[in-house]
Amino acid sequence: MNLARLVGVAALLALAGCSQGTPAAAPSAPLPTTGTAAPGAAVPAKFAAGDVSIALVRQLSSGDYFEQWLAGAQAEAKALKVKLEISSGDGNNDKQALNLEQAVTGKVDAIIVDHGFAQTVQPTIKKAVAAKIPLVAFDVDPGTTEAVALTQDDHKIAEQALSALKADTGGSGEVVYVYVAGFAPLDRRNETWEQFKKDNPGIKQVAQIGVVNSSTASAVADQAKAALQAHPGAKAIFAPYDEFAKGAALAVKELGLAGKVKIYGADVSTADIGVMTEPNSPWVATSATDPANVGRVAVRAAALLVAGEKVDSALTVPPSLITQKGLRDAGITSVEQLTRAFPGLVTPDVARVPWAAS
Ligand code: SR1
Repeated sequence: MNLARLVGVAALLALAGCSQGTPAAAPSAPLPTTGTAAPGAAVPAKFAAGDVSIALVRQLSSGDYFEQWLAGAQAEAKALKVKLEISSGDGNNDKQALNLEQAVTGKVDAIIVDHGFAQTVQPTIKKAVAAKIPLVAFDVDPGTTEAVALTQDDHKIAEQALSALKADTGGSGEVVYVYVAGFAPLDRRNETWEQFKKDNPGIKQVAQIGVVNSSTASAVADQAKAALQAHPGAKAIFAPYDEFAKGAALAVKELGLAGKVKIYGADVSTADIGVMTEPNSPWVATSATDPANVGRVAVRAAALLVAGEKVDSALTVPPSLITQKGLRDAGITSVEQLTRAFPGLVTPDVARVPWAAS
């Protein structure tokens, strides 16, 4: 596909894209949140010498979203000549807390905390702040404005997916909801879902399912099958995390309910695009950022703090609504094609590093 067609596709997806023939929401505009130095500024000596270490302390690392996010963070670290020291709790909050303690006592220049439960990471984040270690918290409330909180505008993610659900259902019908409490992005998306139900009394949540572990999609598939069998009238599943949506899609397919039950999700990956665009796929819309771009933003924000640059205490990466119809019409099969078609998914102005090439 040539670039002109892809740019045309962006307009199609943003302005005329639809899940079932209804206009999709346009992507939100990113806000510039840059360092203070002028463009083309000299590379700080510590960076030029390759002498900057940033600890990346993750709660989760399996699944498309987290793999793409890490690839973006690593690419940005390489570009900025930063050593990224990566640890993962593998879903174990105590292990993540221990990794964070070790990062604080180690000799790193900054820390990025990627997900986590507030109660397990906030006490150690406080220690990092007291020790004057710059800290960026992605998708977890750091509990202090002295750390930078990075999010993806989760309310908007839920709003965009639910706007597609409402358009397709006419605002009424039985819905299965996938949610696990305690993960900050899911909790924020849940706030929007709760409000959506109040605003749309015709929407009836008939079941709530959800699990987050190292095989989330298959666990959710089993739960979704049981929920759909118990509620044969359900016509939609709101599954605002791609592992949830993939599991829900598997359940709908295995029960032979494609065409009857549609899925409204969050996040995107090349594998997700494959699931969304396969024949008879029930996954008709997803609201997403480019996870690799978000990983890049996290590293840029931490690098700016190391360089003594000012960074807003809250950074937000806006999502875009991506529909099955838009993907199929444009023949998009990968995230790489998607980001070319949807330039708003890349946000160079969020935590722009003035000494970097772009
Ligand atoms: C278990 S939390 C999963 C979410 O984290 C990121 O915010 C992704 O968007 C994903 O949906």
